[in-house]
Amino acid sequence: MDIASVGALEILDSRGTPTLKVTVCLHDGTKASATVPSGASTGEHEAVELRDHDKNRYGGKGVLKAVAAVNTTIAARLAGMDVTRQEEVDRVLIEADDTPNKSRLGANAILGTSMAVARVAAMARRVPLYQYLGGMEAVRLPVPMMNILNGGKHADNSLDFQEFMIMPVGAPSFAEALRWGVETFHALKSILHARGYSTAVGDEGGFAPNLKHNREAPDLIMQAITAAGYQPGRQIALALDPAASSFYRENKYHLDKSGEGVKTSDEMCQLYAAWLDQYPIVSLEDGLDENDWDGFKAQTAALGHRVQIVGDDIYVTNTRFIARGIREHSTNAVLIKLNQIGTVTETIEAVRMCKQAGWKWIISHRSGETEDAFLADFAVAMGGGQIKTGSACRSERIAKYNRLLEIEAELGSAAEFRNPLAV
Ligand code: 2PG
Ligand code: MG
Repeated sequence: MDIASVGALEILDSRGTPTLKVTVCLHDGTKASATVPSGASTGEHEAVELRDHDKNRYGGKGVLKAVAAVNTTIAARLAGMDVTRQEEVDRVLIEADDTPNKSRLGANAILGTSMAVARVAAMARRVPLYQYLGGMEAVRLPVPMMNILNGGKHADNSLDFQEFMIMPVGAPSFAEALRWGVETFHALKSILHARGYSTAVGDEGGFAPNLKHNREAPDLIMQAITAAGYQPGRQIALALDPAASSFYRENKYHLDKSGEGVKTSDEMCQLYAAWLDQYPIVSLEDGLDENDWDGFKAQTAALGHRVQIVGDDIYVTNTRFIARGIREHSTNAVLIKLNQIGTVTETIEAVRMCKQAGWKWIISHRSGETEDAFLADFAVAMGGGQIKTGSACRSERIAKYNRLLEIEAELGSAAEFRNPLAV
């Protein structure tokens, strides 16, 4: 199971921005590829996505340098290594880069390789990827957090908050959860259309209408859930990712897109508390800025018993920051993104840290994605019961849902599905 070659190609992601496809071949001819996602509302401390900055190509966003890093340095280092030794391969990649944030070879070059190595190893072992990474106990399907209304940096509209999600927590299986979510998405489309709102979609496939104010988003979603025939809360709950770093400056939260004014950290907390009183919100991600550690701590003390408080930009899937969060009780859950940290092994370590702390974790896509469904297998492998992978349209989102349907069918009666937030 030795690596014969590693090669990369510059391809495009769902926003038409270049990314990498890395292919790993073994000596026996087995080969597999993986592609790399890319964020828009990125955390300050994320591992570095290496771009060419050559203004003559793709506005500077080409990734030929990262491709070259795979084809030269990485290929040379990995040649002859046993592909099933993921941790060792990832360590060699980290050492070859030798920077704290993977800025020399690029986290995109490193992650594409790390994912392709895992995938080809699973193929060589003749087991599905979720089982290769998660073992025989990897039988739990995640509840989808479906981002059906987009705002913030993901859409050119009047909403300050980036993601308004639905979670079909009361469904009996993944397939049913997906159906409930999709039916709600279609009901929302009809409601928006009837009110004269645009039904064009944002980066993650959620609708991106110019609503009159932020609250209109959950109001319309509640109506859509009911119109689709489901009970808000008991069957389908709400989740939010305001991605507050994107509207934070000079120690204040600026709700500029909606024109709802400027707020302090405390006032944001009060706003969320009022929303929790009015809507069946079960998860709140990045309600505050990534450097507002005191704010997060206060928010978790005030609301953590009522709702899952998720840290995304504040932790960037980095165990150094997650450890601080656990020490300081900053949140009670972590958003997990492979490309924020840059290798499969380090991502698994982040999940392990959450498990040990008794925290929850959510496996997440990026707003720039490809048709690669690695994330679906990864979510089942990591357990935890939650995945964030977009709305009910756009093939780069649907690819993950379709793969989860396949995994559930393959597991048959061994498949598990339950509400991860039930007490
Ligand atoms: C987020 C993500 C994914 P982006 O903030 O959670 O939904 O967005 O990939 O743009 O960082
Ligand atoms: Mg987020």
